[in-house]
Parts: sequence; C-alpha cells; structure tokens
Amino acid sequence: MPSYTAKDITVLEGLEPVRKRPGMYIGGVGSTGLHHLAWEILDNAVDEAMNGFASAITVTLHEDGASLTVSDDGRGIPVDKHPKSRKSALEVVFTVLHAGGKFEHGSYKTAGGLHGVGASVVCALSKELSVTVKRDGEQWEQRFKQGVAQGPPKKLGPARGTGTTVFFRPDATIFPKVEFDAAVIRERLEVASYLHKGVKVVFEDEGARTREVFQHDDGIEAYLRAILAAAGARPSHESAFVLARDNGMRLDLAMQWTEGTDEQIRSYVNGIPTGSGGTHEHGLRAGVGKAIRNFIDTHGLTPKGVTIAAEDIREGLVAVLSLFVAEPQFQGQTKDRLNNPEALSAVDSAVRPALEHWLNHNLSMAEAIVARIILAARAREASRAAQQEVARKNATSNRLNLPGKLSDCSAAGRDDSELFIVEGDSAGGSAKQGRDRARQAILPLRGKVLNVESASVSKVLENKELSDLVTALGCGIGKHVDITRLRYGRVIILADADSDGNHIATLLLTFLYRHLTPLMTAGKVFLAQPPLYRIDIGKETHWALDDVQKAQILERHAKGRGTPEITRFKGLGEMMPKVLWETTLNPKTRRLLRVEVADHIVTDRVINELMGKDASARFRFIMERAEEARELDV
Ligand code: 28F
Repeated sequence: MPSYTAKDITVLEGLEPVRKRPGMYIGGVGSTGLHHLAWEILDNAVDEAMNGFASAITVTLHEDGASLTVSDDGRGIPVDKHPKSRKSALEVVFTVLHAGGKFEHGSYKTAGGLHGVGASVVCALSKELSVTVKRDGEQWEQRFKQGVAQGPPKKLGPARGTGTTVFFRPDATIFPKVEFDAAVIRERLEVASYLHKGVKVVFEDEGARTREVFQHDDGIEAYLRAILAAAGARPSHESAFVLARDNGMRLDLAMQWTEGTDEQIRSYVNGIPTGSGGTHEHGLRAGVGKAIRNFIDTHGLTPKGVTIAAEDIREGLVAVLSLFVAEPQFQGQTKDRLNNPEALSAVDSAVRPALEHWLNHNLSMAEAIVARIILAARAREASRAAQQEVARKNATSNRLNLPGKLSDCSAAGRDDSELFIVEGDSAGGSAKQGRDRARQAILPLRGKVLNVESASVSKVLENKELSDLVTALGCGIGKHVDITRLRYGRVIILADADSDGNHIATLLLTFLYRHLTPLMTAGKVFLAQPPLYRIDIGKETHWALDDVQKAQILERHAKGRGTPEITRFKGLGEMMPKVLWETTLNPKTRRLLRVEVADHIVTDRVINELMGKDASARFRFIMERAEEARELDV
C-alpha cells in the first residue's frame, strides 16, 4: 500500500481559475455540478475505505438542505508541514488544484470522484468549508472561505480514533440554486455500499429526520439480487456468476441470466455510473459471448436448424460491472461513457476464461443457461419470419413510399378506413379539409385517367396517376393482387356529378375491374354521390343528385312556398368542405353506390364495347342501351 506524506503532493496552481470557470471543473453549475462537489468529498472518503484504512463513512444532509458533512474513520489527512510550501498537507489538499495522492501513477485505488480533480475544487466553490482531522491522538480543524484558509490548522485537543470530517456549504454566488437532493445522495450512497463490500455507509437526512445505514458484506452480489427483485426477474439458474480480479485494475462482476426482464448491465468506473456504457461493457459482452459459444461447441450443444446470435446470448442477462482504473477517460455529453481502449481487452480476458471455467464446473446451471439461449434464438427466428411476412404484406404500403399527394388517414390498414379517389386537385383540397382525418384518406387524381382497356400492367404502371393509386391501395396489381394487403376497408370514387365526372369514374372502374378485379368482386369499390343541386326552400335545404331528383324535390316541397333558390355545383372543388362533408363524405348522411359485378362475362363485354378501341361497337352499344340507361335514371 503506498504510504503518503506531505512531500508527495504536487503543487500545481491557485484556485482562481476554478471560481472563474467552474464549468471547466465540475461540468456546470446546475444541480449536477452541485452534486459533483458532494461526490468529490465522498470519493476521498471512499478512497480511504478502498485502501483499507476506513470502514465507515457518514454523510449528513443538514436541515437547510444547502450544506453537507462527510466523514470517514480513516487515517485522517496529515497535518505535518509540506517542506516546500511551508503549509500543512491538510491545507495544501484543500487549496491547491489537483493536490492529493490521486495523481500518483499505479494507484488505481481511487474512487476517482469527478475524475480526481481533488477536494480543492470543492473548497474553492464553497462559501465555507471546514475540515476536522483526528490523528495521532489529537483533533485538528481548519476553516476556509471560497478556497482561502482562514488560518493555519488549529489543535482542538485530544481525540480518540482517527478520521477526516469535511463540512461544506456551496457558494450561492456560483450556484444559482444551492439545494441538495436527498434522493440523489441516498442512491449514490447505496450504490457505494454495494460496490465496496462491507463498508458501512450512513446517510443522515436532518431535514427528513431519517438515518439509513447501507452495508453489504457480499457487495455487488447483493446489488444484483436487489436489481432482480426490483425487476421481478426470475433467475434461469440458481446462483449468479461472480468474479473479482485485482491485477493492474480492479474488476468486480456479478451476473445472472433471467426470464421476464431485458438485458441490463449496470456498470461503474471508479464508482462513477457509466450509464452510456463504453469499452468495459464491450469487453464484458465479448467475454461472455466467447465463453458461451466455446461451451456450446465443446459440449456439442449446437441446436439443429437455428443459429445463435449475440443478442440471444445477452437476452435476459442482468449484470453489475464495477471497474477501477488509474486514468479513466470518460466521454459523451454527460461524461458517462468509458473510453479507455485497454478496458475492453482487460475485461474480456478476465471474464472469458473465468466464465468458461465456471460453466464447466456448474454443468446443470450451464445447461439451463444454454437452454435459455437456444429458446431465445428459436423465438427470434420465429418472430423474424412472422415479421418478414407482415413486412412483405405491407411492403408496398409502408409509409415511406406512399405517393406524395396521398393525404392518408390514421386508421389506414383497418377495415373502417376509406380511400377517396378524387377527381381534380381543387376537389381534392375540399375533400382533404372536409373529411374525417382518422378514417378517410384522400388521393387526388389529375385530369383524365388513362384508358387501360387495352393497356398492359407495365403500361398502366408507367402512368403516374394509376401507379400512385396502386401504391396507395397497397395490395399489388394484376395477378399479384393480394386483397389482404389492401390498406383501406373501402375504395370510393368521388367525381363531379357531371358527364366529365362520369367519364372519369368509368375510366377508374375500367382500371379497377381490369387490374384489381378482386377489389370489385369483394365489393370494396363504391361511387360517391355528390349533389348536383342545392335547393333552398324557405328555411329548408335539400340536395339533388341530378335533374330528376331536383324535379322530385321541387314537386314535393316547393308547392306554394315561395320561390325556391337553386344552386348548381359546377364541380366538387366549388363545394365548401363542410357541405362536401355533410352531403358526400359523412358516413351518417352520405349515399354511396356499391359497384357490384353481377356477371363477369357481361361486364367484360360491356367494358370492352364501351371502353375498347372499336368505336363502332361503342356507338352501337350506346344507341341500343340509351333507352335502357334512361329507365335506370328513374
Ligand atoms: C470526508 C472526506 O477526504 N478522507 C481522506 C485521507 C488520508 C490521507 C490523505 C486523505 C498525503 C498527504 C496528500 C493519511 N495518512 N474524507 C477524506 N483521508 N488524504 S483524504 O493523504 C493525502 C495525501 O497529502 C493519508 C497517510 N497517508 C495518506
């Protein structure tokens, strides 16, 4: 154990810079920076415990919540004079930056604190700080204000025992809010008691009038048990794998595979939580992975037809990893990721052989662990297959490649969702505004849709409007149509009530019938019935789909009630969104025509004659049926 005397201190520089730029030394002056002051003093006490000289540490949060006392029963900071600076070692520790034995190489036995900047930073940033040392049968005290000693150490008289006690009140001119958080302090003390087995850590909260003692003779094993209990995790094997190594760095590891909780590594470096992981955790994962794979290979436990992935090995693994290194490099925004490259190989080469040895000498537990890992692999492969199936089904419909002009609805993919294919951008605009965004999607199509009667699938898909429609529908096209992938419960054609609108609707129906036949036969295709006329009679408003209905409404309601006001809509785009909603979109008030395919042969011929290239056939068809069509309108 290196034994220090005052001469070991390297005197570096004054404390002025610390007060000028505190953020450089403690990261910031918010609550985190404030608590770093506490961690620094605490870690000096923990250092004494780690070096085996202290066995109890007490932290008292005073009534005002703005000052703390930390004490240990270690050797007590020396008070003998420092040969060069004529000051006591005690004063140097609290007034010289980077003082203290921490910077001596080879001694990793340091809690590191805020990366070992020493107690002098705390002193500089405290309105008042007083240190009491018990040593050589006597008690000494020295007081400081903002880093300046208020006199030499004063002998207070005889004292039993040894140790160091530090009281400090952070400077409110530096910290906007001087308020310690009892829960944060408590948590840190509890962790310290787990990481340093056997050390008695006491937390006195004067404000809450509580006193808690943390002491764990089996250290991080107890910590692991506490984590498992809190997570409600069931161990997959009876006892944890525990490792303690002390060669050039100190490594403590306790880990257990479990059911019912995700992989969780709680890691610490020099007592500082490394929530963002780092090279030590990479070393742990590497060591565990290799040891498990070697064991599986050696014992011929490789499962048939399933490959084990790293994630399968880690699934359910809960570990506490505590590492002490001489010169930790922390990275990241909150300085909670370890960067030391040597930590990876150091942890890996410590864990791998030890775990392999443990597995081979605890075969029943090893087999339970391997069984659990194989189960994880099978479950992963099964769920991956299922995911692929779902992904394939929705491949064309994943949101990434939906057409830009589709205004989708949140219920897409559910039966109660609807896609309105709307003719024209202005109508599309009104529909977008008037619709129920949860369940109604709008796809505006510009101008005349391609007449696909004689077009091949590839030609159809060259047409932007139609390929956008295919993408929006999401169920493929032609012989690949898979109606289970249809992204909407209903497909509704919304075209103007005039002849142009009818033409568009016919072209769309031709396309749907020719290239998405299952949609038609499944009764998924509808025609919206927007009104052609608004008829105001007195206070009443009526809507007419066409001239016939207009005549009927006037016949029935206008008699002797003044002159009705009739508005004819030039197009959907001219309709106020609210009117469009009430008359055409709202499922409660609208009228939809479901497109049924009564007979494929007839339909096929009709479409061909109507939409095909043969104009004479079309002419003949229309003339023959004009009479019939008129009857339909009745
Ligand atoms: C409440 C906070 O700071 N405890 C400490 C010691 C003990 C020694 C020490 C500290 C050697 C000369 C630089 C004692 N005897 N608790 C604490 N306990 N620092 S801090 O030495 C510091 C160096 O000054 C100590 C023999 N060697 C070391």
